Amino acid sequence: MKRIVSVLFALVMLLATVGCNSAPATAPNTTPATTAPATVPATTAPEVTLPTFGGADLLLGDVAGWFTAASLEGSNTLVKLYNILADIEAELDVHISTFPVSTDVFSQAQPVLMSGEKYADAVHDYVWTMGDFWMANLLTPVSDLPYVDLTAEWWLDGAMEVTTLNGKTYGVAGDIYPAVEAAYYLFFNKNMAEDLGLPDLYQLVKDGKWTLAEFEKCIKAATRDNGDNVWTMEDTYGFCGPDGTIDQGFFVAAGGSFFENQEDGSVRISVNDADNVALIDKLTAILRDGGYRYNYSGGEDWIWTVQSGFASDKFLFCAHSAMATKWYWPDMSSDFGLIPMSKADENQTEYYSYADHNVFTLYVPIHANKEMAGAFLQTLGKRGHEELMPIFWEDYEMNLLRDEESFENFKMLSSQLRFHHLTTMLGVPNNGLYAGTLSAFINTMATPGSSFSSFYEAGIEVTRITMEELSAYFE
Ligand SMILES: [Ca+2]
Repeated sequence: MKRIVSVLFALVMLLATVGCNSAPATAPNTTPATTAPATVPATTAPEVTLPTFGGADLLLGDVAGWFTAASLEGSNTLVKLYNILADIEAELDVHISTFPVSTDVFSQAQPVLMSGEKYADAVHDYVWTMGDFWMANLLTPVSDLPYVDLTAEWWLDGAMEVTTLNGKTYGVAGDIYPAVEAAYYLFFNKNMAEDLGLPDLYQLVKDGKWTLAEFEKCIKAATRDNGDNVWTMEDTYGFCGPDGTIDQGFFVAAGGSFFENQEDGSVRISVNDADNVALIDKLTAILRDGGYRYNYSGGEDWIWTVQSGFASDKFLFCAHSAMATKWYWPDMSSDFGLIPMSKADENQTEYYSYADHNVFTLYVPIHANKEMAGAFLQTLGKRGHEELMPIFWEDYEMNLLRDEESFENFKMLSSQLRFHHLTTMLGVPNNGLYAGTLSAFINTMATPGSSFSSFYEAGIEVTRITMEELSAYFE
């Protein structure tokens, strides 16, 4: 099989902000775990002997409060993470001080780092916040740290691939905050599917026949006007989801790639390859021009729309990260299921799930205590794998998803995530520009009838410039 490394970097800043930071804090009704296991289960990974640090302070920048007590309510996973941190303090004999960082962490950190002071021993933030540090040469490669075993099973290879340049890996993502949760899926309303007489979607997925053509048949069947010829929330639609990024999700799921890693380590623009262009055209026809999608009106609160529209049987499908099961639909009255975004066609051998810019990454700014940062990351990764993941999976299997088929799909896709690495490199200021343009490639929300070729040409040009700038940074 042709290996396609998706390094698509389209990032919609607005969505990143709204989608993550403003998400409702509604949490499932779960009882926090009370105790951490006293012993760590045996692992098959290579053992690394870690030092202790005599009670030294370890500074951890934490974007979303995942590691802090304030987040404990309602999430067994976060309770576990908190307990893991306490265990690490004991294991390494460190005192961990977490402090809040924002997605604008760079502007906070830069003056400190430029003055030669330590900012943090590690930062946990969205992957796209790495870029400014990277560009300013203010990161210590994780691959240069002692004690960190980057071959360990708890670090995601795909995520490391997109934070690696010239043989140095700058960020890790893995079982500490599972990327699978931030990846994209199709949720479908089972009651609507049944009423419409749709085929068994789970079976189509299992048979490898869940293709864009099948998806189009389903969304076409679901889209109904209530008779007034005006498309509003009074009608029903084939699908809905966050603007822009879900289109990229469909693109990646169907095997598309904006960039490809080359044998020699360089990155090639591949979006203008014939197969990608054909796929973009196909997606545009289905996702935009088909008229099966709920289009937000100006100023609309799309979070509310996604949440309420799917929950109240307005959309057959909603494309979203798995977090929607926590935030939006814990109490949805209609039943729902989780399936992959469609394959391009039956020739595509695997389903993919696009792990977007909201994947969390750990990175280490310069002036960190390298010994401590390395030991910390190693311990965190290992404990995350052994102690946190079982709870994470259990939560999805028992509480958040509604049936075993959904859970099987979720597990399957956890090993078929696709990352894209220019998000990592570009950083906040550049992202606004490049993301906007790249979104335009496949922003099927764009006005129907507008010139897709003009988006495409603009996108190619900006992509070319981006690549030139990046090469200049990393020569
Ligand atoms: Ca209507």
